[in-house]
Amino acid sequence: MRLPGWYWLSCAVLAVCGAGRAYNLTQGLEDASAQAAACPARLEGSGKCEGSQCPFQLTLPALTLQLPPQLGSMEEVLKEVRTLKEAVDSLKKSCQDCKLQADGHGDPGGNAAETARDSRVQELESQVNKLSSELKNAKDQIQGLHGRLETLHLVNMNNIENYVDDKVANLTFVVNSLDGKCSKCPNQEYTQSQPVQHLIYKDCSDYYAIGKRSSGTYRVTPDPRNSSFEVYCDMETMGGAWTVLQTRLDGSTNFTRDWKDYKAGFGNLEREFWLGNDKIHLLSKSKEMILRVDLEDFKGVSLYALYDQFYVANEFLKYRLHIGNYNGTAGDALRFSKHYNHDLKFFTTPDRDNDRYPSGNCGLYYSSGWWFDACLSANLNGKYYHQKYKGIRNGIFWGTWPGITQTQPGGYKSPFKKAKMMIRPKNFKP
Ligand SMILES: [Ca+2]
Repeated sequence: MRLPGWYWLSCAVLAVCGAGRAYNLTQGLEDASAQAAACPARLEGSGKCEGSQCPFQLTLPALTLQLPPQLGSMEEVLKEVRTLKEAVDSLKKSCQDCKLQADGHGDPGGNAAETARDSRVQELESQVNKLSSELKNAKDQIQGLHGRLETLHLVNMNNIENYVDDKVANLTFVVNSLDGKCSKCPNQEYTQSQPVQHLIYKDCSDYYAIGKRSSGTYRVTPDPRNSSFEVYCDMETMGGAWTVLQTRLDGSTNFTRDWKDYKAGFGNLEREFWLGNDKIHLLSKSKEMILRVDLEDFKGVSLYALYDQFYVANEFLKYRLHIGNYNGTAGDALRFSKHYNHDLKFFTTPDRDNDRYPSGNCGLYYSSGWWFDACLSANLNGKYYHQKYKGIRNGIFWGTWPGITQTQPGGYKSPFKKAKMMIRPKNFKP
């Protein structure tokens, strides 16, 4: 390594003046004085000191050294190095702080908050899962209850109704048999031969049973839990005791009606009427009934149809029709064929489509309320025509009537003059 020029210079000056020897001189004043004459630097003892321990004093003349200019920049370089060192130290410290933070020891808040958030999310997820599970359980329970409710409604309600009906019938019998037998009522005559008095007349056959033989309106109570109502009793046709459900004879009553009217009934019991689906349901439920349909055309031909069973369900089941086997002279138009069968069909009105015709409402098309299939082979609630009519066959219709489907000149259709529907208990004996 090559040393700079100013280094050699400084050594030479010290050698000339003998300064390098100053710390080694212990010989005496004489040697020091001799040297002082040749060199401007003087070494001498301190005047106020005694003994051998007195220090020497070295006096040097003013000295000026010429140093190379690069030495001046050394200070700046050193200063710069110090600054850089401070910057490095500062960065190093910052880095250590960063590391501490990253390790989770420097700032406990950061990681703790994150951990809390994760925990909260997990808790919410757990709650959602729990609620979902509970919801599923509730749904299963509701479905189970719904099934049980349906079973209760469809099976047990019928049993309960039959049970109540039986009890009411028994009570009625007991009350009737006790009637007039009260020993604490001296004013009443004890007459064992007195005929049994019905407290409840369920239908026209009960009036027939107590000797009523004239046709007309009577009040019946087919179900004691429901209010009583008036019916027309036919006490003459085929032994009598018939409760009439419907009559057509002169077109005085409009049969193009909505669901509400067919439910409640309409018309005049002495003339033309529909008794009402709720009443028909109660009557057909109170006893096992048979149905008779009487028809008469404008040529004076009268025919009938008998069905050995008749039942109409309640409104909940859309007044579904149930008919038994046919017998009679007018033909089995209610069960005409596989494709035209009114048995087991729901009731349809122009405003309530329960038929089996997918593209429209048979009740609307044929202007009536009836147990339409898709659509009909019989319709006793059709329009009343006083003479032959054209167009849609929306008049009173019985599809098995002799010659009714034969094509007539001009496409005319034959109307009916009279129609009647009535029921009687199956076990009735005139
Ligand atoms: Ca329809």
